[in-house]
Amino acid sequence: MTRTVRIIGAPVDYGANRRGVDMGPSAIRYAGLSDQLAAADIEPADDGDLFVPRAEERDPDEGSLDHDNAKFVDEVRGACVRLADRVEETLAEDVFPLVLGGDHSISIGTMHGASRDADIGVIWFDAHADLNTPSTSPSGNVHGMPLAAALGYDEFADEDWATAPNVRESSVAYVGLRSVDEREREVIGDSDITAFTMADIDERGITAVVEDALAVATDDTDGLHVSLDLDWLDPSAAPGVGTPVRGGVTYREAHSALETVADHDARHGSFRSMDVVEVNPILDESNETASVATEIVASAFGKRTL
Ligand code: B3U
Ligand code: MN
Ligand code: MN
Repeated sequence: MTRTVRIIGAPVDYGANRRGVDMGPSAIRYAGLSDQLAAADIEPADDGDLFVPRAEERDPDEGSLDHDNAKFVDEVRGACVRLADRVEETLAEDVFPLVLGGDHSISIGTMHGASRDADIGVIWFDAHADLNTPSTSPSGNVHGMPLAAALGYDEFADEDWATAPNVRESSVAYVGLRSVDEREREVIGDSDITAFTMADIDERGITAVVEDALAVATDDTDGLHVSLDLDWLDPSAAPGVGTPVRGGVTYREAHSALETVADHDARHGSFRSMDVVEVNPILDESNETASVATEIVASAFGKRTL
């Protein structure tokens, strides 16, 4: 299927505990994103990067949230509001927004923009649940909070910029969890979110799990948002991330998963927005993680060997 894709860089590292992830958009472009997309029959338009002030110019602890355990939260808000507007405009032009992070806090903006005019389902490919709030976070890093923000949990309930207009718990599916904080585990158990851990993938295989996740995220929704955190992969395949966790999906499983998304889209036209986050070139080996990211994205857009 031919479609127009707009690449939107979001060089944000406010939400991460390791500096360097702000260079993700450049690294992913240098790794050949355009060529990979061309191989999937897509000619992307590159929108460049959003304006994001340097973290060095700001004070991490000066935030306007009703809680002080959310570093750089005002800066995250500024970037996410700009990103959400751009994502909304892109979708209004019938163009697919492909957002390059940056750390995972930017997904707050992507989901906000993508759900202003549509009920969206979300598949969260990640080692982590990203369901902390300022009151539960062990780190104060907002990249561990984007799903909680989108769902309007705790302090985020009063934050219109954070709570996504149309994302329901029952349309959210995790794939590949393996590092979940105690409080996140309880919240998931009490929620309508569907969670597939690495154990589910070991037991049932990646394709069956992703098909189930797709069923959850596309049941009674207008479209699918895919959030791809590179730490979802095993660190042997994607070493350049700030919080690597052993025991992730293999390179092959990652491709299969995103090919399954593309197959579903070919049948149902479901796939509507995507973000690719947490690539950290400083921690990477010869831009390998960025390169893997471009290849997986191409699979999501239908690239095949034959
Ligand atoms: N759950 C922890 C760790 C973490 C979440 N996301 C990443 N790391 N990348 C936290 O800080 O919320
Ligand atoms: Mn994440
Ligand atoms: Mn993660």
